[in-house]
Amino acid sequence: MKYGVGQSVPRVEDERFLKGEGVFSNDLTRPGEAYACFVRSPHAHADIKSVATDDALALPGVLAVFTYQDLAPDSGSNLTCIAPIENRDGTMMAVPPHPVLATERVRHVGDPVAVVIGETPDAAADGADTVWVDYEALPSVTDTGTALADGSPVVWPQAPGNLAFDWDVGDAPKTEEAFANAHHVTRIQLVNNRLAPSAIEPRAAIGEYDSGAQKFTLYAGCQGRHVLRDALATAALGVQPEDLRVMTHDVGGGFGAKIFPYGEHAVVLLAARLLGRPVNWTATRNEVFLADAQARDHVTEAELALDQDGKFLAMRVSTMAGMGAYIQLFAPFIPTDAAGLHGVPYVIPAIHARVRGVYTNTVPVDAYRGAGKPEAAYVTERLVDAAAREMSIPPEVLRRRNFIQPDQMPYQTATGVEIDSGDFASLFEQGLELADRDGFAARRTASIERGMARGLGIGVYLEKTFGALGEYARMEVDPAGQVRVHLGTQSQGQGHETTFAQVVSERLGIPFEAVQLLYQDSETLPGGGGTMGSRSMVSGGTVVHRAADDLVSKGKELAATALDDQPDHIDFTDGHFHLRDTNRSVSLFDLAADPDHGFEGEGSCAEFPATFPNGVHICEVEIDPATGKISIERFSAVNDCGVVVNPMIVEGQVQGGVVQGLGQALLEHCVYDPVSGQLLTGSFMDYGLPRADMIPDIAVDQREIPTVNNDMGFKGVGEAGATGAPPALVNAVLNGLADLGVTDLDMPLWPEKIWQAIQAAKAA
Ligand code: MCN
Repeated sequence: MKYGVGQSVPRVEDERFLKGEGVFSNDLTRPGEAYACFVRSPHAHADIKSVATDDALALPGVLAVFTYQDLAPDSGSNLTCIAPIENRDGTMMAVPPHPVLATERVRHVGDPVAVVIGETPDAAADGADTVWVDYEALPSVTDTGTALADGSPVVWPQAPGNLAFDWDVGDAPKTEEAFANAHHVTRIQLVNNRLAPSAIEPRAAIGEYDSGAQKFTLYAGCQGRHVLRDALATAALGVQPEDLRVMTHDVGGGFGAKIFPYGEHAVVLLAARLLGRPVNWTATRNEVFLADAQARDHVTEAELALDQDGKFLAMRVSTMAGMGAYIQLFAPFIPTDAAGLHGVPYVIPAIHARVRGVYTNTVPVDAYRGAGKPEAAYVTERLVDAAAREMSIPPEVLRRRNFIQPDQMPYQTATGVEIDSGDFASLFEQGLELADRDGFAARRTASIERGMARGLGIGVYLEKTFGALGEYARMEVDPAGQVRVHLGTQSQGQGHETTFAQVVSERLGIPFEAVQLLYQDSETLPGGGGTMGSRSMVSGGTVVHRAADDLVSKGKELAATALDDQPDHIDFTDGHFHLRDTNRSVSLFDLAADPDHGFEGEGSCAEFPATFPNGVHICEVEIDPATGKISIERFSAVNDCGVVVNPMIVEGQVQGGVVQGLGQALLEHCVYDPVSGQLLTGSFMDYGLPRADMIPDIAVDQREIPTVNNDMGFKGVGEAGATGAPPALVNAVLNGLADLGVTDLDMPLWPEKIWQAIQAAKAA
């Protein structure tokens, strides 16, 4: 089949993007629209004494100023968390309210307090500048590592000591015993730095209200229109999900942050209802830093117990996970679900991991590419390298001694995760070969001769794709020769229009060009889980197959009528229904031409068994000891995402993810001022993103080990790069600096930090 599964089909969406014909949120306008600008808190923590709006309302072009009291329906208007968790003691965590505009108190810099609606964006902005909010500043806390300490300012009275939840997984007594009997114990402490997701396209939204139908419509680039609809409808708008339509077009990157409902979404809708006009808002880049969910922010202590041969006996982890000032949609799920993935893909008989959620006066934290898995892989791989160094065992040898083996599949980890497939040991050797591990010694010698340090680092990972949300697909056959596929997932750059067309083309035996993927409108399907957790190909592929099965079975009935025979005498191949043992057939498209009947197939699934993408990333760096500057010389990645639909797209996904992971390891960090609570890295002048000249060619290879957890054998791939790259880079730098006496560094590895560490080691 031309352009079926397994082929590197060029991305069909790229022509539109390259010609500037994409339709992003800010390209959309609605007739009669007005514009919103938010008044945001300049304080990290403060009581709101009063909000004076008269000056703003007197300005030309200002139509209205709304606070929470003006907008909120009787039922209130809040953002929800759909993943609250139970504490270790069996009580439920308290989830404080998250009003769409702050009411009596602000809890982070950027917390929205009011919205100004203007005839133009400038009028709204001028109005926002003249809304006078009288604040009484309160002491704030912005550091996750110290927020639980006695005497820290308290963010929420209902969470004494800033503890959002206290959760654990695994067997504490068994782990304790294994540590007591261990030959060697390695202990590390590390920080997983807080990140600001940085999509090219900032968030934007238009709210509209049809007073006749009493129905809202939200136009917003997002990662899943049904997720947004369901999260906003009752909690934030006080309506049923069917009374909110969400439209989304092209999306210029999401990386997690565009999954969530935000106050701005609810505010433009509620303001549109009050004003009787659509209300349009586009975030400035500064607002992206202050209002989009941030990521990671873990402070962790981890220990590994080993026997005299370097076999892993037990692992113990304790993490403080920053939640920010409010609990986001999935926030508690991110560090806890992934805590079950500590220690993979190694055999570790006893594991205990504790996670404490921590409130601070900072922007809320939620899922970001990898969503907990990069954090868990980073802990594991830093620990393994530290143990290797302490026991004088080469890091690759230590890993080889501990991999879960293929004949142990399905393998249940000590935290209860059941892994269905994978050949970690042989994939590892493939990775070492791709990285030319054998040639490293000579390259290192050459670097040292030039006065440079050189290191090679390994980042092994195993992820778990997200299976919790349901998915729907509907296929319509257009007699003009097209199959339109409505799907509940939503591309933000992953190339779904191409890859799903490949899957449908192969399944139905119709030309690739005959398939059109549609995901703009929440009303075309009852629901959908959106794009997150590397779930789209696994979940979307499953329901697309089911819809195709439904289409074929309905088609057999119709073909039987058309061919005067019985459905069970009809076979379906190559887009045609054939009457068995005859040369008579009718095509899918001809059947659909009958005006007496429509021709559709539907597929749905409530949840999906997880799949376990895995791989090894290997990074080689040269470090200038005189300046602390790192140069990434080589990067290779071998990944197993099961059956590959489009090798070129998979390679691009891995490369993009690797660059994001290297960004975290090298540069990115949200820095809050410890006294004022200001976000000091609130623009790209201060928040460092990786740049093209820092990244070498990234060599990517695949290992196709099909999962048995779905019919197609697909595992996910979208988050692989961001998971493998950080430990590979940090382990490479520590490997390179070992001779200089540096054994510990926290991300991001800014040159100054490296230089300081070298000087401190020299002085010691
Ligand atoms: N694919 C494939 N074969 C497989 C698995 C996947 O060809 N065995 C293809 C898919 O068809 C899809 C792409 O690879 O085109 C990624 O698929 P998948 O792993 O299912 O992940 P999702 O499509 O669900 O994407 C989500 C994932 C996440 S969680 C983030 S965050 C992320 C990412 O993907 N954000 C991105 N990649 C991104 N890429 C871009 N350009 N922009 C983002 O915001």
